[in-house]
Amino acid sequence: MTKRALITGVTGQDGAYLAKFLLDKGYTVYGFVARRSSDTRWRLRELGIENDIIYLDGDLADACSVQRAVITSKPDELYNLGAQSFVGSSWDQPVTTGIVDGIAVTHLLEALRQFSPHTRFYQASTSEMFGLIQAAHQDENTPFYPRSPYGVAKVYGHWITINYRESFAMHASSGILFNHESPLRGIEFVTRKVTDAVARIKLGKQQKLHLGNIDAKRDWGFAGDYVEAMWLMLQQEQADDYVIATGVTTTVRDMCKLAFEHVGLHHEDHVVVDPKFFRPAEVDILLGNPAKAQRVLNWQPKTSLKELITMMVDADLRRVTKE
Ligand code: NAP
Ligand code: G4F
Repeated sequence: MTKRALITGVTGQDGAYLAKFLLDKGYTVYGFVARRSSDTRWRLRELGIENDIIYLDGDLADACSVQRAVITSKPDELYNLGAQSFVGSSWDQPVTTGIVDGIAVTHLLEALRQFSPHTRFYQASTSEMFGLIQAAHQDENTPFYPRSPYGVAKVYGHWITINYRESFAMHASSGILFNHESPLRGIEFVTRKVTDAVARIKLGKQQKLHLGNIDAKRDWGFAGDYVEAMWLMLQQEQADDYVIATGVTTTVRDMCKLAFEHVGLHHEDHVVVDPKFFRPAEVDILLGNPAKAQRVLNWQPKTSLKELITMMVDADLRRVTKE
């Protein structure tokens, strides 16, 4: 029998890669999408799957629409990837972020509890929950210390997922994913902001790149590798929580260096540090320990940061050339 998956956030970076991954496995894929006044399906088009998904209209903040989506799709697996996912905006929209990224996880879990208790549930938790890190390498046992309204909301989503698993024996897992990027990354995130700017500078369309804290360090992987880990979590007999990371951390500065070097330029000639992009509270460093995922899921990252940044710069060179 064909398996059915419901993905919230299907129009986002991870949603698009996960939908492609599941379609390739023969799943019927339902996508829960919030109405927007302009087109949000460009990623699904880039992957050639826009017409292969069954779209269900709704909003995570609207419990009725969440229930309807669950009842209509009767999913074997529900992946909750929908979120206000940009940390910077979470200080501008703290309440919306709290509702969509935190409380709304309960909308989904309640809908499953009442209407589809056998559905396996994936929650998109995040390394932002570690925030002011309490251990040099963060793993599933490292205490959380979130540093943004986004991180705080995600801690709620994480714990309510565990709570429903323990209270109602639901198959509910959280993936604590460290930063993952791709050519489909939103332009507001630092890697894509850099690779887009590098393409524009190389093609003579821009001179300078204004960034915030370039001393921040992140454990960056490729989104295409990470969606496989989400799926693997839901194939396990027991639901559980897993850190998904590369185990390598790099400064924003060195990530820029890689991107500029790929097109034969020097980042020092173009990068301007601009206080406008500093955050009210920063997560200085993230470095994940994915040993449990390697051991239990047999998952490991396949793409190095250099390969990832090269892939992103090349995609942006193609896009900017076409403009
Ligand atoms: P993304 O590209 O920003 O995608 C977010 C998705 O959520 C979009 O499809 C967006 O739709 C949808 N969405 C936003 N508000 C919604 C609402 N109220 N109702 C329904 N859908 C809504 O994010 P991503 O990078 O793919 O990340 C996927 C998930 O993983 C997110 O939960 C994120 O917080 C989490 N995460 C990401 C990373 C990472 O490094 N990428 C790491 C850890 C965890 P519109 O485009 O129409 O707004
Ligand atoms: O690319 P970023 O905006 O990603 P951030 O804040 O780490 O969040 C991403 O990863 C999380 C997982 O840890 C996800 F949960 C979350 O949804 C999102 O996908 O910023 C990375 C770092 C930060 O330290 C930021 O201060 O880059 C620094 N940075 C320096 N200049 C900049 C800039 N970030 C952005 N977006 N823009 C800049 O100009």
